Amino acid sequence: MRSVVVGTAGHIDHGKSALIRALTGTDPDRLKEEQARGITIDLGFAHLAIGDVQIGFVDVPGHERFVRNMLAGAGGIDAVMLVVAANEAVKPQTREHFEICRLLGIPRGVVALTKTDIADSSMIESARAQIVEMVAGSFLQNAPVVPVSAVTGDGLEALRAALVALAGHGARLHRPGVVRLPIDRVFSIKGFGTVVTGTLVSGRLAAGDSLTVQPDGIAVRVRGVQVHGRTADAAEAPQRVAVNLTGVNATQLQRGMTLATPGSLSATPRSDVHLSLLNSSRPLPHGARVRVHCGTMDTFARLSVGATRKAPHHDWTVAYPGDVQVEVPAGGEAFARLRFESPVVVTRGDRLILRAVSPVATIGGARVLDPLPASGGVRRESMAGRYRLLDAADTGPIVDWLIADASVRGLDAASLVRRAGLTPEQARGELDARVTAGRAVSAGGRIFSRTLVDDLRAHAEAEIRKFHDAQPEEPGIPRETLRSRTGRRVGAEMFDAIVASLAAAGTIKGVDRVALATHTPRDTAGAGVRDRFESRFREGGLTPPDVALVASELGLSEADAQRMVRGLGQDGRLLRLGDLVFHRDPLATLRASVARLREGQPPSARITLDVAAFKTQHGLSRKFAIPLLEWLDRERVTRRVGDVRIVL
Ligand SMILES: Nc1nc2c(ncn2[C@@H]2O[C@H](COP(=O)(O)OP(=O)(O)OP(=O)(O)O)[C@@H](O)[C@H]2O)c(=O)[nH]1
Ligand SMILES: [Mg+2]
Repeated sequence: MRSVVVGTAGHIDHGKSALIRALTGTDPDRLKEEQARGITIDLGFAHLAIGDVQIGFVDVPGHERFVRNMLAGAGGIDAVMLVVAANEAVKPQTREHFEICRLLGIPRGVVALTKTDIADSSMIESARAQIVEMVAGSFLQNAPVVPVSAVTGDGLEALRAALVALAGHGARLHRPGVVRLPIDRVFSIKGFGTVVTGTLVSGRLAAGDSLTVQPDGIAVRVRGVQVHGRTADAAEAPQRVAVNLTGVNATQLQRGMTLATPGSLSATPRSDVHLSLLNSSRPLPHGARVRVHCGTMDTFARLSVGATRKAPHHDWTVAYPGDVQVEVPAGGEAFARLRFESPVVVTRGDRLILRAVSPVATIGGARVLDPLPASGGVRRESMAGRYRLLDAADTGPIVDWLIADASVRGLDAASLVRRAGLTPEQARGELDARVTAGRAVSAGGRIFSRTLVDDLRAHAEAEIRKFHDAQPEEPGIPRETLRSRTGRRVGAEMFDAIVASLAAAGTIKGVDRVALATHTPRDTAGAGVRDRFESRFREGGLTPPDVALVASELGLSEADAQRMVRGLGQDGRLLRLGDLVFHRDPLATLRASVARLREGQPPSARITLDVAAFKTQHGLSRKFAIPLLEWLDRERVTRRVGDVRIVL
């Protein structure tokens, strides 16, 4: 089966809806008000099956006041049927709708030169000439122009054949693996619940799928799918579909929202774009407020102009900060940032339509280059290069740039799907290829640029060296200190990966304290002082000397002595208990001797130790006895119960 979604386009009253009715038997004007007034106000839908071809029609209003609705319909179509009444030829909305289709990047279409029953051959030829002139050089340049009448049925066969030829090219916005359905209608049906309809522009939708509704991020489940009024197992882009959803109330949804694969599209407050203005537009100044249409939604945005050029293929002129006079010339182009007044759901490559706020008119279009740029200024020379890179069709350099841009945050495949407009498969492929080639590093499920990781490694190594220079007696830099000095925004996984790779390369050693492999703590006070310092505490046993006393004996400054205590403490040789410093050897002996009190006793025996007994037994004053007993408690050798201690 081949399918295509065709949208009508053309001036009011030129016979768009009449042609849809003549082709399909369905009146697309479903609203009472439309039937009463004889005009189309909102989108209408119909379908036609010819052989193995399924054509879904989106009929749009021609009235200039309803261009907003026209845009909601045109956003998702794959081909256009431009309808021109032979007796009136090209009129303002013929032109506007044609320009909109061109700016949306719609690749193909047919022109229906209708109402031939009330036009003579010279009128028909004149209308044809105007059409040929308008579409020259555009996507419709070689499109068939089919004379037809909805009243007599003349030419309908030829029109059907031309429409069939539009099918089978796939959906314009299709990205395999990514479901995308801009919602155009929402209603609830008794016994079914919430139903949304729209043009499935990408992916495959089936009952049971878990999706999100953007920009609100509402988690929903597909309960059922209908295609052209019939229940289907699945729908595949491009198709008009109705989707029965659970997990959401119809009142939470509205036209403009998008049903999508979770994580596949950005709901974004700003995007960087390549903007093109129509020749008919007035120049658009920096800071202008414009109306932006995207899919079935629209909002307002402020424009920041980064660079401009007079026309395609001219040179870019970068706008510098302070240059408030800059404007995009009529028929010109710009690299620009749009700051949306409400979040827009887009990915790279999406087309937006821009309309002036007043007087309301289509002024141009924009192609999304980066749906989610970091906030900040757009008028820097570096930005111009970035825009140019993003503007190129080649994804390779863009992926490289996004990895570099992600910096210490790293990039994952899901963000690449959202930001680069890739399919999930392409995104994983791009990242894996870079890791395999050694151009990127994977840590904690994210990808980092090789250059960044090399820089961070070198930086960490330099920090360790700096620490050794400043504190040569220390065995190494505490891991947390190193982490904070490696870079404020470096995450735990990234830091661990850096340390691990330095260790694997044999450059560093240590876990809690990290040192260069070549480092040995230096005895700053002279050879042997450190040993003598340690010996004094070992010899002091359970009644060690004051640090100040040992310092003066050995001719050390107070600060040097404290540093030595710290260094030996980190090695586990000395232990601070309150104000006192003990050596680990006498403490180990004490621990063993207390534990021995249990020896030869039944397990149920309660063996106690009081302060007085402890003091006499070890010949200690209170000054030493109390901190030692508290240490034994902490070490779970004893437990204090009231005034006595129980040997555990
Ligand atoms: N004689 C003649 N009249 C036609 C033909 N097609 C449409 N009409 C008439 O033209 C008028 C407008 O037709 P519609 O189909 O509603 O036009 P439309 O383009 O859908 O109009 P909007 O949706 O409001 O933009 C109606 O009165 C139709 O009966 C045709 O082929 N021949
Ligand atoms: Mg109509």
